[in-house]
Amino acid sequence: YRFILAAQLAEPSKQVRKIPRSIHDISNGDHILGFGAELAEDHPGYHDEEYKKRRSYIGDLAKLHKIGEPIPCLEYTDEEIKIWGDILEKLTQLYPTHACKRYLDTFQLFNFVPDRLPQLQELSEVLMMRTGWQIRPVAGLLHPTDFLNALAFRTFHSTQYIRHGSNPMYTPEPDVCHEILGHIPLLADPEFANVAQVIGMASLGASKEEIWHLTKLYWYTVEFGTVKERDGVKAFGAGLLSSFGELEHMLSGEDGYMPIFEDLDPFKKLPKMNYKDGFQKKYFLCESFSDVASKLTAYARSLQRF
Ligand code: HBI
Ligand code: FE
Repeated sequence: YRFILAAQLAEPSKQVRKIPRSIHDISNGDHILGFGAELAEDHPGYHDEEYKKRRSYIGDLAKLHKIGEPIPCLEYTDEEIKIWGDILEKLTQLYPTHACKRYLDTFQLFNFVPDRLPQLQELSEVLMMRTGWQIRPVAGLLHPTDFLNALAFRTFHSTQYIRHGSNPMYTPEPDVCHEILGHIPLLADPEFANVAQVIGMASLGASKEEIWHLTKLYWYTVEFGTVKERDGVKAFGAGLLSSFGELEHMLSGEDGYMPIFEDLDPFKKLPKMNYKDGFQKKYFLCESFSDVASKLTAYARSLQRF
């Protein structure tokens, strides 16, 4: 834990909160943002009381979860399983041509099928065996500091509820489909697992401004990263891999906006993130996971975290 100590010593006045020394120091329930508690008016489930009840039931279970305990199994309804199945079937049409090789390899490990929504516990066990990562359930969007800090301890906070059925191909926030199809497969890849952990390590003891920059680095790699392969540009970001529309847009620009691809320089100011209105205008294109990891490590070292 040399890096934690170094972080603790670095510029105490700039620290926004106590630096966690292990995952036990990070709460998964104290700092839920976004739609965690109340759905906003523009959320597809805003007028659906049943949906909101289901959401808070699943969210409350997450808040009760303790590290080390198995993640509670959820009995998903037929309607929920149908949403998952539709998304899985749609996305698997694009993966062979749009997803990076490492994703195609790790995706296979999980044997996803349309008529069964996987349980976080079983996915967490696969990750633990492959890369030592674990999944921790969370009620919604977690404060960026907590979310990023947890990555340093190879812990991925995952939502367990599913998006609203009125628009299965869209969700304004992470849901279990985004986590399972976007994030979880690649966390079973040792090199990708390091990329995610380095961002987390850089976040320990980070100032607000640094957290914001790391949020952007996370966004342009873990969420929307692309990688050069022999037969062209491929997706590795979870925001891409869990969105049929954005995967198509990335390669074809058929919606009229051909995206721009650029090299990632973690030391440079990064563009504004596009959360809501449409797709990304710019993607960062990496040579390989080990190349991203070393660039991010250089940046993290410059912050003197480790
Ligand atoms: N919380 N549950 C959850 N899932 C995310 O993907 C997530 C988050 N909180 C913050 C966050 N992502 C990003 O905005 C970055 O700060 C990492
Ligand atoms: Fe995500």
